[in-house]
Amino acid sequence: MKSKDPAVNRLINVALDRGVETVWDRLAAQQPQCGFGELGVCCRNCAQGPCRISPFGDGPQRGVCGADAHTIVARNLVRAITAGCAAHSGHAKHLAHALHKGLSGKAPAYGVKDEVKLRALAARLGLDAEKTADALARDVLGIALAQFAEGEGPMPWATTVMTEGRTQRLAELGALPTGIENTIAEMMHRTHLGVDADPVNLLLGGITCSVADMAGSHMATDLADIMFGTPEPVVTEANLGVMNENMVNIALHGHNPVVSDVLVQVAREMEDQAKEVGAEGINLLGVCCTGNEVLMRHGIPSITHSISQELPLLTGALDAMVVDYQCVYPSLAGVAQCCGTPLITTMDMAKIPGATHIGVREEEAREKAREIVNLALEAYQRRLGRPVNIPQYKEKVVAGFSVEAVVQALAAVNADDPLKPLIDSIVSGSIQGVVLMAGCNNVKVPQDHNFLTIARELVARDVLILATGCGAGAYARHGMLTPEAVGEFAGPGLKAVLTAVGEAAGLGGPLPLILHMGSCVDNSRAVDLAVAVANKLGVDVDKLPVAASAPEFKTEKAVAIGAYAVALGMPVHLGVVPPVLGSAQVTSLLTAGIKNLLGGYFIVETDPVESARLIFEALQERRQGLELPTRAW
Ligand code: BF8
Ligand code: SF4
Repeated sequence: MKSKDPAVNRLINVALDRGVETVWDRLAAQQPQCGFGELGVCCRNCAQGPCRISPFGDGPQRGVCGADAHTIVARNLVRAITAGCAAHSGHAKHLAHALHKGLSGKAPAYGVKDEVKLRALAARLGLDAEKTADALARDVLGIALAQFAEGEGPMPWATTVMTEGRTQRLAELGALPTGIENTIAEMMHRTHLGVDADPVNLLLGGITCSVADMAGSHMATDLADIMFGTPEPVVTEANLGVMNENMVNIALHGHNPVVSDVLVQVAREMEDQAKEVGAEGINLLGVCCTGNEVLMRHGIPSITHSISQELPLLTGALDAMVVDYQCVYPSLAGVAQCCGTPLITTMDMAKIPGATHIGVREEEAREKAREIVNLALEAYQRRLGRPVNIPQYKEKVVAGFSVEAVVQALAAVNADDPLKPLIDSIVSGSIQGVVLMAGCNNVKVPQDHNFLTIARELVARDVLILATGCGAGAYARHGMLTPEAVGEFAGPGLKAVLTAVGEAAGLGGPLPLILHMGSCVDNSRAVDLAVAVANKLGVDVDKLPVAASAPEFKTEKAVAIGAYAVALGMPVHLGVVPPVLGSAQVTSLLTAGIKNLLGGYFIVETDPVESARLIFEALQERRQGLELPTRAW
């Protein structure tokens, strides 16, 4: 089984019939994958290598320089965290530059859209709020850009979003970053040949870098909300059936809303041009996290996620796939060529051979967006009369649960103290705990299988689930982001709470079974919710019955997120084994030793039912610690 999604399976068969290679074929062609790489004991950090350590003790136990398995595994893991941090914070910096150009009049597509969010952020950063929005935004940007360089002390973008206790704990461990890019640089330095060889010290460096990743991710969320609006509940649809043969179908893929949000505005202005070429209109569609960004803010339906990103092209009904960066498979170019669909890259730093490149500079974002839509209009005209094959599967989706939206819904129950109903429910046991289901699909796992199984097991046991990234996409495509799913899957306690809040908030029924909080940088929203609850209870996050799971993770970004969730004190489940088993010392530190230092730790389990049980037990351990009523699995 390749996917749990029937629409995906339908198009995998189309690919087979047409001899189009997909990610599943390439995984098969890579078998057997390198066992040394899987264990993390391969090092290519200098030209005396590559070196590899024998996992069975029957071959070399040290690389040419003398690095052992523990050093090599730790270095490799820490480099993954560093790359993830670079990606998330690069995304944030890009937004900061766009806003900066917008405020200085150079890039009219960008400015302050959500002044309430801006003022809330300014207050969090301790800025004088008695200013115009633009002046305040300039001050915020000054602090934002300063986060990238080495500062005098810990970064405010990290310390202002954690509990005080957590800031202290990390400071004691020397794990509070003073800036994002100096931390990235330091970790690249430390993992160079002949620098840091101590696995414990390396992992602490990785934790520091993960905290920088959290700060960068948080900044990305903050700035995107200010520039494009803070999400509010929105009803839309997901899966390939949202494509419309008679419309100009444009897929938006990647991560950064800096291009896609402008495309949404421009496409709405170009409806008439679409009608002039005989289409019923323009149908924007989301893929991966760019898809999540435009879904959360504009209700743009999502078509597919992560490993199935090649397949929408095979419908023959896509008129352009527009990509920015991150998680965009280079294979798209070949499939797009095969299907006659333009693949358009938009970032000068992320080109793909075989794609059409339209570099979108912020100064001319709207003009470039028009150029892109025009290419799609031409492609639409070329495909008229050709057969299309759109799998008719789609599900309703209720999304848009920023923390602001969650608090607003809870305020309908208790206006004076919005968090109280949530906390009361956790205390009474109506809600056993809160779990963030995050991260990717990984082609090594049948798509969505772990996400679906774990969620079903947990919601039946009254666990509240938040979702982001491709995980949220999985739930969207399977109809689990709906109020209707509450009746089908939720345990009695969870059902009562979701219904009470939904009805009080005027939704005429429950909140959706799972709350979609946004893209992967928006894991920062889940952090905010956990920290707000912790602060209200006067404890740190490492005492709360909260956990995170990345049951089908693949990217370095996901490793960085998992590490910062541990740094904040959460148990973090991984459903794919990370490449660390080559060092018993590193493995035991990550799954046990680190718990004494941070309260958070990794749980590695590939069976989804057993994973759910382990996550549930972790919540129960926390409940017991708080002397709350506990429950057996
Ligand atoms: O940032 S979940 S496959 S798309 S890395 Fe990528 Fe993973 Fe999807 Fe979003 Ni997140
Ligand atoms: Fe080999 Fe050491 Fe060079 Fe790595 S850094 S490739 S272990 S010699």
